[in-house]
Amino acid sequence: MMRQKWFDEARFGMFVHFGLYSAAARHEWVQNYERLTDEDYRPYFDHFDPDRFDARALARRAKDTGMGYVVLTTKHHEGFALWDSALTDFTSVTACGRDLVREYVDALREEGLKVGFYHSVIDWHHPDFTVDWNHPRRDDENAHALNDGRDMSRYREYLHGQVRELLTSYGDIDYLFFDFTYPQAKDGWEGKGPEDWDAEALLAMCRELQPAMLVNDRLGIPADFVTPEQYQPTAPIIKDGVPVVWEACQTLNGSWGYHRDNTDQKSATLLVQMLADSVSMDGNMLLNVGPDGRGALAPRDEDVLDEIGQWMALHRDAIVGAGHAALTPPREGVYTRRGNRLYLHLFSWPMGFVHLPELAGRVSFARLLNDGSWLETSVTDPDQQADLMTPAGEAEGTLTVHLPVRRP
Ligand code: FUL
Repeated sequence: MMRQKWFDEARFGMFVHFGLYSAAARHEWVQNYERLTDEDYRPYFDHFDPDRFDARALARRAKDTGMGYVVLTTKHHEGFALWDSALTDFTSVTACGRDLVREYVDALREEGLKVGFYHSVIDWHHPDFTVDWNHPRRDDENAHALNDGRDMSRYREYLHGQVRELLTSYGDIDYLFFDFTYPQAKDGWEGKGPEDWDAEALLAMCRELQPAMLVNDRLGIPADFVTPEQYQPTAPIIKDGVPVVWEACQTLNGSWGYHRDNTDQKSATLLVQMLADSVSMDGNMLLNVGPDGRGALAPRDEDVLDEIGQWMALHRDAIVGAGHAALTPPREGVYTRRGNRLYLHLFSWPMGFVHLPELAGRVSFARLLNDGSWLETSVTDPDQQADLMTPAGEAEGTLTVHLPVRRP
């Protein structure tokens, strides 16, 4: 089954990290980083009030940014469920009377976007989840003793039950991002491996309930796509001669959950370059936003998304439905390709001309994508290159494209 066809086509998606940590406003791992007890964390639940969480606005925002799908944290490591789970009271419905997953799914469908879920297999809230190297209680005196009476098989049942709820209550789901399985032993703790989640059975259940849904590889067993986090691969990923479907997930500012005081934003220019870079290597980019404690996007995030959206409105054809071109790009940028169109994304500008190796005689015309203006091209006899003032191709077969020195 070609599960990933729409995914390859879309290339660009929105990640949404939202939970109780959004109100803490200092990273989604705050409970862990600050070793908060359940009691310390409880106020974020008791006063959870996402009055500005507007799934329709979020869906429209994703669409206006040129994204084809959205991925929401149904449950992050803190264990708080954003839907009406029958298996726990630790839900958005108990906290504020709203099934946020329902609102989200409905809004995405209305905007014609693909529906993605993120679901954490880690759960610091569940009483049977073992205390381990990343658990907020790991520094307690006798931390190991806290595991007396905990039974991972009960947690496993709960995890599978919650995933079943998500995959049976909201119609067709297009994408599932599990997060995450780590090595079995770490820092003196017996760790969690794929068998702790019964990853095989979990994946089999996904296949049974949602046969067309894409699943990522973070259950620790191979599935449909891999998820480089906060880094860009350097080439298309090939394993045993077969291309691997991949998606780089990236933050706007270093934190996934809303972080009020972290204002170190990536620029729209950089993010667009990262997107083009991903597509040039046959990958996707999942760009994260962390709505604040009231559920709204920070103005600084909206500004960046606006700018990316403006770029996408003009350059969509170079991203959506595009992929790798087996050609050597000039050192100033990357290529993407869509059918018989080759797109050159120049990362440095202005310059009077750019040399494109291997392209002489293979290009019928060149133009700027943003305004359709035609560009002059030339192939200069390599023998004439002694004249250093001539904007000549560097070698035979090189096409020279003449560029306006000022950005139009
Ligand atoms: C990681 C998580 O631990 C982060 O909090 C975040 O959700 C990222 C996408 O995946 O593994």
